[in-house]
Amino acid sequence: MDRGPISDAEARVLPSVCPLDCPDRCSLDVVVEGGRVTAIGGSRSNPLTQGFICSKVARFARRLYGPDRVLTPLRRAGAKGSGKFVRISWQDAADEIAARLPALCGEYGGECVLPFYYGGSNGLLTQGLMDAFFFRRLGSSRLARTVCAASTTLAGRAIYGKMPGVAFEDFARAQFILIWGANPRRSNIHLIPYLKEAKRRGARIAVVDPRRILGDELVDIHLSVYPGSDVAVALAMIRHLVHGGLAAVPFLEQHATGWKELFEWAEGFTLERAARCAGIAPGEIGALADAYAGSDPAVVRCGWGLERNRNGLASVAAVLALPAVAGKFGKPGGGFTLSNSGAYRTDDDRLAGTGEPATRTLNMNRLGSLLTGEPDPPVKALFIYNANPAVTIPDTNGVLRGLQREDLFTVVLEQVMTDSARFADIVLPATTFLEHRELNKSYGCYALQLAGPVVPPEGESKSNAEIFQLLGRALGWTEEILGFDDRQLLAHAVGSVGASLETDLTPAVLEARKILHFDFPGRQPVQFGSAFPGTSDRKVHLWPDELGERPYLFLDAPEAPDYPLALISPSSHLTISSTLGECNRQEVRLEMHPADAGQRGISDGDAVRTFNDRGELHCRVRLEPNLKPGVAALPKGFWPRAALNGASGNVLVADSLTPVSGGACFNDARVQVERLAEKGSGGS
Ligand SMILES: Nc1nc2c(c(=O)[nH]1)N[C@H]1C(S)=C(S)[C@@H](COP(=O)(O)OP(=O)(O)OC[C@H]3O[C@@H](n4cnc5c(=O)[nH]c(N)nc54)[C@H](O)[C@@H]3O)O[C@H]1N2
Ligand SMILES: Nc1nc2c(c(=O)[nH]1)N[C@H]1C(S)=C(S)[C@@H](COP(=O)(O)OP(=O)(O)OC[C@H]3O[C@@H](n4cnc5c(=O)[nH]c(N)nc54)[C@H](O)[C@@H]3O)O[C@H]1N2
Ligand SMILES: [Mo]
Repeated sequence: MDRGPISDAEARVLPSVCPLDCPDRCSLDVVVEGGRVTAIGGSRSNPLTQGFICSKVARFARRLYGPDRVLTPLRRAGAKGSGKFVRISWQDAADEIAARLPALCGEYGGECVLPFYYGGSNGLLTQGLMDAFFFRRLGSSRLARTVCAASTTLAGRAIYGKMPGVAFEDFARAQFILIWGANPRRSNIHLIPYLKEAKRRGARIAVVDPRRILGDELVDIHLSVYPGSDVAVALAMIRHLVHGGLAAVPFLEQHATGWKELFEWAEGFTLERAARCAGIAPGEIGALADAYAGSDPAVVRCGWGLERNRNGLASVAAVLALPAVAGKFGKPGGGFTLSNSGAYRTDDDRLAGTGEPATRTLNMNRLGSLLTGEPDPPVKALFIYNANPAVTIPDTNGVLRGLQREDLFTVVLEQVMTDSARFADIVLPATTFLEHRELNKSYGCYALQLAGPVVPPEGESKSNAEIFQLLGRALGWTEEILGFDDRQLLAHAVGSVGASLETDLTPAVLEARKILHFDFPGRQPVQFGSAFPGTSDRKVHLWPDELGERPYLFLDAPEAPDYPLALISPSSHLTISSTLGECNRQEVRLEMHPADAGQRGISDGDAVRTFNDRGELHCRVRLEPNLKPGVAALPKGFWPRAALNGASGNVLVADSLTPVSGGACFNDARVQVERLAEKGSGGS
């Protein structure tokens, strides 16, 4: 597809690919009329998409042309956070940044600059390419990207060396599906047809989750566990299998290390002890273990919900150990699926490629502390792109205090005026995936997909890559890559992908085919058939050094007698993290079990104050009998304007970290809820 304005008056259907932070990586049909997007639907080029997409991306044009879109570079013209800006030219913006950075780096060293980026775009051209080059060349601090998947990635790498997982399509072949801390109906909708098909073929489905996430027509077994208790439950299952003679010892002897240490450690986790931790009956755990061990093929869908607490790393490790202990590998539809990104094996250094010496690495979950004093040298310049930390990072009040610092030079690259962008000194308008070229890998489906722009950029927006090239040139740098167009950048990025695809990976092949599949014999991987552990000895490491001295350590929740409710904040159908939150005008609701609400004299629709010693959130309540009593829920990523007091959900979350992996502990939040005195009706 050609770059540049596409302005036919006639309606045309153009191909694209959704790059948002979701495992499905849908292929899209975009209807363009008169140079504008008028409809977006799912296409069939990626077989997983099956012609349907989520309602969020179907309405992405509301973001593209919405009132919150940033259309030109802006300079701050009021107090930080006030959202007052004046329009400036790209030249002025680049000149100002190019004047500030050398001065700050001269005084404090390059490490005083912090790039802050995460899930906005999963593409290989808009992240980890020109931005990485820019910050390495500058000698800036590096970012530990731990807000999500820190524990799942570390556990998956340590135990299996990022072995590719069971393809979603192959879930249809399983006789038993164990969904653990994942909510496919919200976060991975293209798995649902395969769950239904498996069910039609007689499979049983089990869910381990503090919430009833799927209907009884799909789910046979539900363990309504207390958040953070998963490591105890999975270890008790392992102990039960060992004691019942159901552990696959011959498989373990041949293909695993560390299993004896694991079995010994699991001895401490009787069904009774685990059941007490999880708030369920001991028999439920034993029955789940028996049902799982007795079915073949059996697959575990391990999600990310179970990692978002102090036990996240140990829990993911224990759940991933199950298929090895029970000997579930070697057949289509048997094994596990977590992230499949390991199949791509991209070479980040080659992508960023300047060979600069390593600089310090700062943990993004502690942004508030990083900005309010901790590090030496201090952070004096912050570049935020592909992220919205004022909403998505723990300890919002700390983050906002940091962003308010007058001596912090903040540049935000954004598509829309987010709560983070409001704190910028300079806002730079970024294009969306419909306006730039992107190369998309995936952490779910097994395909590499190229998408070109389908409409010209709105306003003066530019892609991240173009923006960092522009800033590099403004700094007087002269490297060739700073002049690459998007085709040259694509060629550069392609050189860093070491995936084993069905055909040679070249820019020409990509341009012609748009989608390239992985070359596992028979197309989908079979764990221990055509996909093997990427560990040094090709074995499963069940007691790996990378997970610390006690990989399966269970930690009790911190005592919080004044805050008796556990607050979780999983994916909702309204946003992808906070992306598209600007299109969602509804008030946010706190979900509570009717029993918890009743005890507090709270009825459905009442306005409440949810609080702990870190902050408070005002919103209305929705009664939710599907939640475990003692657990309340907020949707992840709602914009503060959806709350009655303009607070983000993360005002209630501490910036504590999971041991070893440094992950965020969103679901360790503990709160109390009380009715707000009625002061008329707030909000819409
Ligand atoms: N619509 C939509 N889709 C998304 C996203 C989105 O925001 N919206 N986000 C994307 C991103 S960034 C990610 S990382 C993935 C994440 O997607 P998922 O893996 O589904 O993760 P979560 O949505 O965090 O939580 C999943 C489930 O875990 C449960 N849970 C919470 N705490 C615990 C616990 O301690 N133990 C157990 N067993 N369960 C627990 C929650 O009740 C929830 O049902 O989804 C991606 N897809
Ligand atoms: N309470 C609570 N908070 C959570 C979680 C939770 O479970 N509970 N989950 C966490 C998880 S799983 C994740 S992954 C994080 C995600 O947190 P973030 O990484 O902050 O992700 P988003 O909120 O989606 O914000 C991404 C931003 O990038 C912008 N963007 C998209 N594409 C581009 C581009 O090409 N260029 C530029 N410049 N900008 C772009 C979007 O407009 C959007 O504002 O949130 C975490 N926050
Ligand atoms: Mo995430």
